[in-house]
Amino acid sequence: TWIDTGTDPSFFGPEDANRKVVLGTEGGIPSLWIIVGPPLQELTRKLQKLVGVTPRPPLWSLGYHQCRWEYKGEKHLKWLNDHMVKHKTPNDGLWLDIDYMEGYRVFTYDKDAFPEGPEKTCAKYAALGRKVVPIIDPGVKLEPGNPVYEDGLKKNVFCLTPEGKPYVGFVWPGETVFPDFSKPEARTWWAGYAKSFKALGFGGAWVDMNDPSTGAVDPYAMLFRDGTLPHGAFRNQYALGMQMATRDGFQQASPNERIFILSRSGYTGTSRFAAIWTGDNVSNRWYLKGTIPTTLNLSLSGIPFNGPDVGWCMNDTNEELMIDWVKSGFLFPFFRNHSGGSHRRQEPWTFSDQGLHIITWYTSLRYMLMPYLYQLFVQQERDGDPILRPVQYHYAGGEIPDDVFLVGESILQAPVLEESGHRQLDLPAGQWFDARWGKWVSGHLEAVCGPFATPLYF
Ligand code: NBV
Repeated sequence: TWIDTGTDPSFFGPEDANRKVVLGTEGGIPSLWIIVGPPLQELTRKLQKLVGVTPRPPLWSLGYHQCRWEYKGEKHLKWLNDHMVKHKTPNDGLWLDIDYMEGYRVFTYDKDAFPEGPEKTCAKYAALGRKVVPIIDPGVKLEPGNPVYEDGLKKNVFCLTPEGKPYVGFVWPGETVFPDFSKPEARTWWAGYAKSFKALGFGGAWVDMNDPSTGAVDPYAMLFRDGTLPHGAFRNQYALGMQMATRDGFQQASPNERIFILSRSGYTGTSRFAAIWTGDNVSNRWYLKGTIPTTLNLSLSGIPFNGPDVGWCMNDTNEELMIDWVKSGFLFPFFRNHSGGSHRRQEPWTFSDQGLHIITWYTSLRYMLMPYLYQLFVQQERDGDPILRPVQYHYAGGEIPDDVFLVGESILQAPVLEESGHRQLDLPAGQWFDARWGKWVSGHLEAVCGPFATPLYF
């Protein structure tokens, strides 16, 4: 689907610029809903109620999460837990990336990496307050003898090519076929595997590559509904179908639990099934700055539970950057430290003592503010207000830069994003309580910040 709001000269004469919107799709007719406001609050609430609010998540999903494209089983989990205990790092989630699988086959685990089996391992860390969250990719290894592949073939649940054969992509396990999540029976089939997988003791699921990523193979040959729908007709909803099916399976395995699914891609309605993290970012200041408008835009667009990887990804981070990243993102709805295995380690204790202290201090502050954060999720579920809000959401007027934001109505953050460690700020009208110095302030501030204190106002 694409929308042009006045930029393409072939659609717009000079007199039409900014007066017309052109909407199109590659397949099918788009549904168009017009939501009227103002104010911004009302627009956001109406949109959120229309697409569906995010059900109250499990409390642990709001905690600090530790991830790295390297962790694969008991050895890493123990290493993480030992350091977290030693350094008093608050943490609720330990995440396993693709290496925990057996040859990257979905719904398997590497037996050597789990000598006691995942049930025992997950139960052990759950008892210590940490959930183990595995990644789940949609691609199924094409391999005779692979039960998931053979079963899926038999049940006709995979995407087909124009020739009516299973569409074959090339991803982590090599040749891969893809469940057709547009088919209800394929979602039910996937949910069955997700249910058994959850029963191994995992806390939540991290669904990746659901854009869908098919490798260097023409995606347009991937058709849906037994070859009757072109690729464009369902591509954008692929992740949504995967979220629905995975959540369904996890819920079946644990009917009384609040389920948590994290997804890379999403669609209208994702809010009801999964949180979104904003994919592979780069460890530099340009990406750091981008996290705030990205998170705010998602928050206003029906995805209230979202956040970036902190510190990652396609680069080595450094201590100053990591600290600024933590200080700006520690109150984002989703807060996970993730890095690529070939890059500099990013666990809090891999920095200097001072770095570790600052990161732990802000992570602990998140935990202190947890009742407030959780209450925002409750309010979101009831009224449709997002967690992170632009300042304009509550304070009209004035030019407000997009690197200042509100967490709910009562916390305003103006993080330092430049290496210089300096910034100025014009506070919205009224008196604000500077959480750093315990002083009431108003108007224009020359907020000069040292490494220990991010500008935070109540
Ligand atoms: O599973 C490996 C990575 C994962 O660490 C990352 O968070 C995802 O966004 N995954 C993408 C696939 C590899 C992409 C190069």
